[in-house]
Amino acid sequence: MTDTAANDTNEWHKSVCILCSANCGVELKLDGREIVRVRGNKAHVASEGYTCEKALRLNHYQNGMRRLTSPMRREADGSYTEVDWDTAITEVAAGLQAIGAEHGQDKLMYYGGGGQGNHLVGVYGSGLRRALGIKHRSNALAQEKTGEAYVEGRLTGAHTHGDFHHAEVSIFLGKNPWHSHGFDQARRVLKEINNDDNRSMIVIDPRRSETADLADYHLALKPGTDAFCIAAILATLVQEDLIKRAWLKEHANGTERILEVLADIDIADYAGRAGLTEDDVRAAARRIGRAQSVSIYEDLGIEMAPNSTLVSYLQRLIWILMGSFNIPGGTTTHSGMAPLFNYKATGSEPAAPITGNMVISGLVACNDIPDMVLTDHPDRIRAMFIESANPVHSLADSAKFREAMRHLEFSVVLDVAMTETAREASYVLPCSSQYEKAEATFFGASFPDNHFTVRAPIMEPLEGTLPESEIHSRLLREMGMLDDDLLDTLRAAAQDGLKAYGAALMEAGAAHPNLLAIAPVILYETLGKSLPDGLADAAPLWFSCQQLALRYTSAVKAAGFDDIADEDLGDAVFEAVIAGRDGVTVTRHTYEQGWAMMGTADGKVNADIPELIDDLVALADKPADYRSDEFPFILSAGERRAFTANTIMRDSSWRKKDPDGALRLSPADAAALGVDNGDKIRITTKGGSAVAPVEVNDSMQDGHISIPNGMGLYAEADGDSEVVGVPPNELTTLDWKDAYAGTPWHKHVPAKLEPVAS
Ligand SMILES: Nc1nc2c(c(=O)[nH]1)N[C@H]1C(S)=C(S)[C@@H](COP(=O)(O)OP(=O)(O)OC[C@H]3O[C@@H](n4cnc5c(=O)[nH]c(N)nc54)[C@H](O)[C@@H]3O)O[C@H]1N2
Ligand SMILES: Nc1nc2c(c(=O)[nH]1)N[C@H]1C(S)=C(S)[C@@H](COP(=O)(O)OP(=O)(O)OC[C@H]3O[C@@H](n4cnc5c(=O)[nH]c(N)nc54)[C@H](O)[C@@H]3O)O[C@H]1N2
Ligand code: SF4
Ligand SMILES: [Mo]
Repeated sequence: MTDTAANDTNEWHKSVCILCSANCGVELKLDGREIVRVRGNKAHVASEGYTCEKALRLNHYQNGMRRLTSPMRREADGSYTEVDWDTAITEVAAGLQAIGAEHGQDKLMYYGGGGQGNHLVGVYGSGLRRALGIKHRSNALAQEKTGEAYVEGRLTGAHTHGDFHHAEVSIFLGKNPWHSHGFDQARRVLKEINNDDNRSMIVIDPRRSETADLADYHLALKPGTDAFCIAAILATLVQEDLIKRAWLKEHANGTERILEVLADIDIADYAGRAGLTEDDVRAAARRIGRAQSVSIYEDLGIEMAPNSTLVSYLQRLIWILMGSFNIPGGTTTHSGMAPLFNYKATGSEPAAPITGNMVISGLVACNDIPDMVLTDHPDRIRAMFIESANPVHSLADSAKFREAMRHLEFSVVLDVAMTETAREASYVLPCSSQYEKAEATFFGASFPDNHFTVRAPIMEPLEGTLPESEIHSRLLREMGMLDDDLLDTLRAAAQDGLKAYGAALMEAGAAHPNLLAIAPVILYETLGKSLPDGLADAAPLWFSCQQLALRYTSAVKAAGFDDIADEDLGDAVFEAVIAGRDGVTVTRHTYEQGWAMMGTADGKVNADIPELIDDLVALADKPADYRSDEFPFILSAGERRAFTANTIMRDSSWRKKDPDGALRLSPADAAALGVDNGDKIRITTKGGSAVAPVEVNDSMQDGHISIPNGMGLYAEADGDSEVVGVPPNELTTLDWKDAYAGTPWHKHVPAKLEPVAS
């Protein structure tokens, strides 16, 4: 059991690593507020003791950066002054309300709501959005995963995930799980596949990544040519008749046109355009064709590159045509405590104002945000509420986003540090860190078992900071939205147990219909006060647990809750996740139930997405190379490496390798430019210019260069300290993006290189 008071060196405190979405269970030893030792938690239900090297450096998150310890207000001269919490809350509430009152709530935008380790912040954020009637929102998903969501909304109406722990053939498409993970115990799994003669790994990546090194088939295509490569693989499957026609008849609709188009594709031509040989493509396709199960992980290498939404569609056709869906080792739907996307309306949501571009699952495309701010249009966004995100650094064209921040009439950032984004905001509110409050993420995507981990604080909040739960509560109180009598009634009910609490909450909801809008704060203020171990912030999960139990009753029971009556199931799950520090298995499905989670009208796969099939046809006349005489290289701007973790780690000394964030290039390119390891080189793109040290790296193909993500951060609040590495989005532009989802082509930035005399 964790104990927030006893910060001695002898006790191991259970938590998770917050540096990537795997959220491995860890145990931490403290010396005062320092995290002095870290080890994997063997009892954790998903990670079973596994961690990568990054978890050992977690103290750099907790103590390495200059933390914010006071709310900050930007003054007329642009400087920031510390203000007390009461002043900050009063002025922020007034600022948000004033914009709404004067111009309408649709002039406010909410951005963020969670990172790699924290999603409860987003639950509180959704309460604030509903309370204020904020319509427009976005987050990092709208610069990577919305194209995929658009496709899934149409194909399956449900989120899907591969079973790489058991797949006969695992395909990694623009994904380097050795470094970026994305599923439990990734490195162990990759090594297991590598050691098993009956299983194969196909990696599709221009670079011989650490994952590609373990692959049976590495298709080292030219950057940005994935659509040609996947089309050629699909064409091989169809033309060599390796597909599962009987399965398709039973489980899919709308396969006629896509199969006709694939039957006509010239495999040799498309392989060639991707820089591959026909033999290599056919060999990989044949390996897929004889597999019992295929799972594919697409990630940024295709999501941030040309034809990204089309590729998201085409790659899914591989496992669809192979009938590798809702079977062991295949792709499956899955349950979860809260879905990351709402697919119901995909494709028919109202467009974003001003830009007229597509909104997917309620998310405005990140690349649209500056255009929605930097205009005289009467509908422009005038205020932003940003929490747990650093868009000035993480979105395309940092200079444009900075300008947009300054153009806003009002903005507030909730963060632990004075980030690149905070430095442009009207107000900055300092949050307690993820080890100083309760937190959880909604990332779990496993099947047939899915799990959920709530973590308790392992130390008191740093003085001057507040957890988001408390900040949101104070904001709502200031805006007059909390009724103390009601809170007292609910607090009293919570003392009588969850059953009594649930009944009282339902009664209150019926009497006060707007209560639902602010439910997260209500739960925090009432049920939260009766939770042990500093877990008050986790109270809104009560609601998620009820929904989980209602939607997936039999799967929840099968996960170890079989002797619980239906009406008590939600409470039982809540009690389990609140009590358990090792993660809890919350659902256990049968493969048949995978079909019940489909969101399509008839529960089958809808293989026909007409506009994307049109794009596939049009591919015949599309360029396979965006390099030019002016920009002869393709820059992959933001590669995941051994020591990168988005912008969660601000202090550059956490990196044991690649401390300065080198530009990687091939030996032949280095020789042609006359540069060697450690030399300085200038990278210039349409968007900007920066200097980085060189790393000659034989995993790079000629003409392809890369810089890491998450570099170029201010370590100190005043921004005077040295910035280490290149902030990648000083080099990217807003126009270079996907035609549907508007997701940026960060992995495909035409660039030129010039040696810098030292
Ligand atoms: N260490 C570490 N892990 C992380 C993170 C981190 O910052 N650091 N961030 C997390 C987050 S938010 C995410 S979204 C994931 C992202 O995880 P990944 O998508 O795996 O990460 P990247 O390194 O950005 O890109 C993956 C691969 O795409 C390849 N690539 C580049 N261009 C192309 C192309 O045109 N086609 C193909 N097929 N491949 C191409 C690159 O060579 C690279 O190997 O990582 C998560 N995990
Ligand atoms: N060029 C280029 N740009 C990219 C990428 C790329 O590959 N290339 N990758 C993109 C991807 S996939 C992603 S997901 C985004 C990620 O970019 P963002 O969504 O902006 O997220 P992070 O960098 O993870 O930053 C999270 C913020 O949360 C803060 N934080 C940490 N703990 C807490 C807390 O407890 N409470 C609060 N309120 N804040 C906290 C951190 O200080 C940080 O400012 O970057 C994207 N940007
Ligand atoms: S960085 Fe990701 S894979 Fe590595 S220990 Fe942390 S959560 Fe696990
Ligand atoms: Mo991401």
